Amino acid sequence: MTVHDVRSRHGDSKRGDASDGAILAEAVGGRLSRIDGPAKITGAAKYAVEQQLEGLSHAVLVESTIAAGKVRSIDTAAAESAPGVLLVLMPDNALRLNTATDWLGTPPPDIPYCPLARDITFSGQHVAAVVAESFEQAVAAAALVKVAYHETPAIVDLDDPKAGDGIPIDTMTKEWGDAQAAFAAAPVRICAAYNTPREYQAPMEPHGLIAHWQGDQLTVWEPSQWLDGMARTYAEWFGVPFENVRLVSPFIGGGFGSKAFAYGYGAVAAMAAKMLGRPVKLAVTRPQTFTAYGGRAATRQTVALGADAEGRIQSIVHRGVNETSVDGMWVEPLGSVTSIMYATPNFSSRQNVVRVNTVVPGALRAPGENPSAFGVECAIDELAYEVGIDPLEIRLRNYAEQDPEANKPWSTRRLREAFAAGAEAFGWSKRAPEPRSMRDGNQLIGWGVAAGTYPVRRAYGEAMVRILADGSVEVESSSIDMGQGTYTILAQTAAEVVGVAAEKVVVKLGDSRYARAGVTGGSRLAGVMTGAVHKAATAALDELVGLAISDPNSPFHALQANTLVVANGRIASPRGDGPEVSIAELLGSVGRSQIEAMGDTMPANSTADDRYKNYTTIATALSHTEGDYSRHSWCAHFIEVRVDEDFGTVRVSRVVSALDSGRLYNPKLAESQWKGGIIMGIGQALLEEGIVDRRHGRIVNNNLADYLIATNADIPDIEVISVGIPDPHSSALGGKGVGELGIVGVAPAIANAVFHATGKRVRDLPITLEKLI
Ligand code: MCN
Ligand code: MOS
Repeated sequence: MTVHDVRSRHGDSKRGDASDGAILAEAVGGRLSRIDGPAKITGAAKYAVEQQLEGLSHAVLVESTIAAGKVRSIDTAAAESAPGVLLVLMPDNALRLNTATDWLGTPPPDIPYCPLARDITFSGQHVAAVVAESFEQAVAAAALVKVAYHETPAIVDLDDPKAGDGIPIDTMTKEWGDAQAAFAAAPVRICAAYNTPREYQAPMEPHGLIAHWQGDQLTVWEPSQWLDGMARTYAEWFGVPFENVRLVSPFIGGGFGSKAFAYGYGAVAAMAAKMLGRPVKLAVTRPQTFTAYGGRAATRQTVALGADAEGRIQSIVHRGVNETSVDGMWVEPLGSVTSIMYATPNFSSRQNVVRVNTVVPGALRAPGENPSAFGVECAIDELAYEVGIDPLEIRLRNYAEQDPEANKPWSTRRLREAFAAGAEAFGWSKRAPEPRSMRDGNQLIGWGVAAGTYPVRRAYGEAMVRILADGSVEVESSSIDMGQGTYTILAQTAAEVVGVAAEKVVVKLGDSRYARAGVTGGSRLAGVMTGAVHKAATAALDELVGLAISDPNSPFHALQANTLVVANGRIASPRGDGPEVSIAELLGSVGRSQIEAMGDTMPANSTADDRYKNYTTIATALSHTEGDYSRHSWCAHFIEVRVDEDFGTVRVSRVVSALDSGRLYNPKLAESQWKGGIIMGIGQALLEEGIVDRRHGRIVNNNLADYLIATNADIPDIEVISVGIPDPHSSALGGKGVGELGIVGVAPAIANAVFHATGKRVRDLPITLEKLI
């Protein structure tokens, strides 16, 4: 097995669990274990910066130590004469690059791009870089670079008095009815403010790359959620054709939204490689993962709910703010769940962004939906107590039978079923309604519920499927697997369609020379790529069966059989009365070394230009409300917390979640994805927070010792229940998104459980002990 080749192995894993029922682990819907698992566990999987290249040199970044101001001078004399130093890069000697198109496909301004800053807008910005023969030499020399600044006052964060109200984002405004008047007239009203802090993706594999020029051809080994998009960015920066850039990313140690784009340090490494005529490695350090790209923006929301005495919502008034950087724009859509979760005749949501001195924030698992759900799902809990009805009952009473914003029916919405299944498995009916009414010794017990949702994003993907002479099947795509299970579900799809065992399928991903794919973001890849592979594999099988029938050398030719069955790698007539041969034997007898077919999910009349746009931007992706339906995944989380009465420490002791992601391609992997999201949600609720040093505008806990994420000890048994049914409006095979759904609604369910345990409403994440004492 070469490093790119991932196939399933013999052994128990291919059979999945005993609970498979009738579905073979190997087919779509089976519980096949991750086929890339052994390579990752044994170390056979090579990550980007582990590539060994002849003449490799090492780049280390020099970062700004101020949050706002200008670089006055950079003294590089000592660094340049340090042992092993090959190059000290600064704005003055940097190559002139072009500004690249953004991910939306916006034409870029015709101004040069420099990844090294003279104007400083945040602490940790790249100002210079040192390239040396060895990593240690580069680190030592980088410490000798002396940067002098002219410092100006920084806007530290959203709480900074200088921050102001920010810029209204009109595209986020949603209004129907008269929300203000209906709120004012409502018999029951609640209004509260909910905050989420800066949060970070913290993938196990930090970012980094190796850039290597051969003439005007650039190869980049870099973990990537979007090979084609990043290849386009590199190509545009350096003014070379798109085809000249090859991105390689077969294995990725997690991304969570942070690995979809080429960032400034990538430009630095590729520039240095070009200037030196040598491959350059730049490994982003763990602290730099807090500043080289952005995590989730800090957010503030107010949610006002007006209801009748029975808790039926009459009006929702929602206002949100998120921070963005001084020179970049990030909008975290805070009204995305608020506008669709509950039926309401009157609605108003608006959003501003505030510029602060930070790196531009980015996507972190369910950007928008995640903080949005924290607001509305806590608010409806508050309303439940205000009117004195059960928090689950109030959700059912306000159930949205169709999308209240788009005014379209749901494609499928199994949220009622999720509430029912989750409540049953959790034992919700045994809940004592009063806060502080359930305890175990000095532990206060709280039970909370919250719902979550994530839209179904539909986009484009291509796959090449080959049936090879030995009867094995090869699948190729420039899509990626960062842990979600892409390798595995694509092997299952091809195996099912062609009629071979999954272990006969080799899946090759993560190379931009393969058939193209759009971004792996917004939980879209599985639906897109199973569709593309299904199509390509069907075309390859059709050709195989066609050959069997029409080729004079085929054993089936004389029979004039017009139907043949391919199963377990063998071809036979369905009646079982004719010849039976293996795929390999058939290919041998008709003299073919392979059959290959491409499949894609693009409209039939797509042009080459459409294809380029579809895979290098998100401009052409379909809205989840396009056409007759509104498409979303749904979930309900039931969570038990135990709060130590004396110390205020919160432990999550039980989680039962019921989720609707439509048809599951692989329940074992979908469950694992949901649990991963829930675990991240527990971390978000109780632990995660980027702490800003107000004097220097710096993130102080920029490492995994101080930036706390959930560990095994923080996580109880988690039960996940699938309540989905196939949704033909969402994807070719009936699945909806899985990857981000699980995290949405976890933090509010925990906050609601903490209120039930303690009687204290914490509206400011994370819920740390000092907020409870
Ligand atoms: N799946 C399924 N049935 C479905 C849909 C999905 O069985 N109907 C399973 C498959 O195993 C599939 C996986 O769930 O590989 C995720 O599918 P999907 O929801 O389409 O999400 P993507 O493949 O587009 O993955 C991206 C998504 C996002 S946007 C983030 S953020 C995230 C996530 O996946 N980052 C992750 N899950 C992650 N998991 C890991 N281990 N690491 C990350 O960085
Ligand atoms: Mo996910 S945050 O859309 O990569």
